[in-house]
Amino acid sequence: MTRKTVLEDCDVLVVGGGMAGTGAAFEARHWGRDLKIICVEKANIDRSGAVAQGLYAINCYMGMQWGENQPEDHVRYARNDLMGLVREDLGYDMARHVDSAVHMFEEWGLPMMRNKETGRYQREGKWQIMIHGESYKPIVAEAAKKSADKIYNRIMITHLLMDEEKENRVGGAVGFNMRTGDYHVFRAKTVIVAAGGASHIFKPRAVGEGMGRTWYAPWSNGSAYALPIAVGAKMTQMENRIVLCRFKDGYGPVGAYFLHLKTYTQNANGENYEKKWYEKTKELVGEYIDHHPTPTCLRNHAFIQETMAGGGPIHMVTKEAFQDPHLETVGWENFLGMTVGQAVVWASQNIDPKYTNPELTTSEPYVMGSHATCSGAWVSGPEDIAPPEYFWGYNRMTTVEGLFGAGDTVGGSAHKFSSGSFTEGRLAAKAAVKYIEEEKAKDIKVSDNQCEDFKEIIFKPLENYTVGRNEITGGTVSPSYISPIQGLQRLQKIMDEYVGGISYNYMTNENTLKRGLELLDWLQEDLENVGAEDYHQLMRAWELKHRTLTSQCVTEHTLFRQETRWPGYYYRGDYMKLDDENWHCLTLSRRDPKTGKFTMEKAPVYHIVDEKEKKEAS
Ligand code: SFD
Ligand code: AMP
Repeated sequence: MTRKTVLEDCDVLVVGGGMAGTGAAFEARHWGRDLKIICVEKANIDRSGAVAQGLYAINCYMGMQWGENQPEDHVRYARNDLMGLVREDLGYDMARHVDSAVHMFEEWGLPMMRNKETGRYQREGKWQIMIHGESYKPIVAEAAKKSADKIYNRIMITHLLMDEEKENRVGGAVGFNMRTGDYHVFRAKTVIVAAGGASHIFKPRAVGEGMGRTWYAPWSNGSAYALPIAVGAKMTQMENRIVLCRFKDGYGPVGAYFLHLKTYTQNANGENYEKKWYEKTKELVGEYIDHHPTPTCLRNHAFIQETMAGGGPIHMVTKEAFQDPHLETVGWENFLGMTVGQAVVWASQNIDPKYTNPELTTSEPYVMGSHATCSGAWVSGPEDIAPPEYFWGYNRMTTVEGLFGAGDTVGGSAHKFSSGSFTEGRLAAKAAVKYIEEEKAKDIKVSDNQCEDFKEIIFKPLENYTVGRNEITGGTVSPSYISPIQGLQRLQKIMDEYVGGISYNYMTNENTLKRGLELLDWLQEDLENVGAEDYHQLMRAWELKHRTLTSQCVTEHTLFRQETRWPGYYYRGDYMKLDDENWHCLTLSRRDPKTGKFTMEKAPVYHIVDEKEKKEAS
């Protein structure tokens, strides 16, 4: 069959039009007035990514105009929450710019809640402000649409193109339109990957009829990691997957409840179980348990221990707060504007939080770079504050030249959330424009051969199906191909059982990880035979391939770090303690694109913020 190829040449290519991608498209235009800027999105940017349903809070806002917080404070907060290990240069850089992004959201029409007494933005917590955010995503999408030369919706990017003149330099990206089946080639001087995090890597709690219900967006499929990993970019902290405390079955977030409604948790006997686990947790992590606020992973840890000890179910005590009609409204609106499914679950299970304390759960793990976790690409920091090991010319550039990242894509910079991801997109775009202006993107060569090879690879699952379907033995079973859903469930089982998922109470060790790697290798082999009956299934096939590559990287990292740094996210049973002496460092991986083998190394953690202050004081 002849297939149409659509070719586009551009200067800045933004892959993914979520929070970071829209920020990147907007800022690229600001600095690059005459540049050709293209944004390519798997869904439709009006309602794509993690913010598709809307949000009820902006979780990262300093409030510098009112002297509420300074970027240094945010660095200390993120460092504390991540048990000491973050890229402080990246966090500081994001924090010093994030307020200006939030101010633009308001200008563009995002309804912000205001504190009636102070006139300031209504605080939910120290870092979080409250919004009527059902339309958050269409609002930022509009800014991107006005900025980019063209937005391509419904195109999934599957591979990055590489320059054939200069080694280790990006040359664009390729993908397909999942509605028309056209093949799309984007030759670009710079590429900003902003393709979101990854859910459905580990087996979710909601299976069978509930499958598709997860906390992080079910369509976040790890392209943000697989694209750079495949071309040999270095990754960092990929073992730092996140587990979240969520309302049971609807995965409704807890932040507004804990912080604004001041609700609290208790075990089935009405006890404060967190206190019970204090001494035992101290044996594992030492003084980190005394830090304030208690790191997210350690709050999970107490929850998991209590449940394993038979103290469940754990409840959120809402009955008190919901007596206040205002807080009751906030409690419901929080979900109606962000996670409608939670309100539906409560309605369907006869749970009115005014009269019944709803149950909580701990989620399956997700791979992300923007929440209380920092998995992602190893990128250059900003020139004014990054130490030499963290700096190679252009802010947010990966170790592949011309390839930038932002949002969930970028590792080391936790607690960015929606606003910080958008901000990081802006920072990456500014640097990408500078890279072009300084003539670093000259004479890139991407041959027709390279593009033709990818064309064959991308559409192969359709071919696999067309040939293999003649052998279907019953239902969907065929000896010659596996379907994307079969492959996904196999991946989730491997990750769940061997890499620390829910079924094993997040426990893993060297032996299980090695077995997991072996099984993942075989899955990779079998994915050569994944079959797609239509273009939608072709997308599923590529989502699965990206999830699998991401999973391999997560597993390699988990094997490398011989300690339990974040109890409550996962446990290395063979190294149950936090080990600052040997592991107060960041982990880096690189997958050799030719052999597929990963190599691992350690990178230093610099505590820039307090070092700077110590120097100034002395
Ligand atoms: O409280 C391809 N988040 C919250 N952030 C907040 O600021 N406040 C909240 O209240 C938040 N809460 C929350 C949040 C997320 C979710 C799902 C819920 C609740 C239910 C977190 C933020 O949403 C998150 O930090 C940012 O959105 C991250 O931004 P970014 O840009 O890194 O990811 P994205 O927005 O998902 O966008 C990714 C885009 O890429 C597309 N894409 N396009 C082309 N080709 C491919 N191969 C692609 N792969 C992916 C996606 O479609 C998407 O548009 S609370 O619970 O934390
Ligand atoms: P969540 O709704 O759990 O995604 O969290 C939203 C925001 O609130 C994030 O910034 C969290 O770090 C923060 N948060 C959630 N629960 C707590 C808590 N118990 N204590 C302090 N911060 C919290």
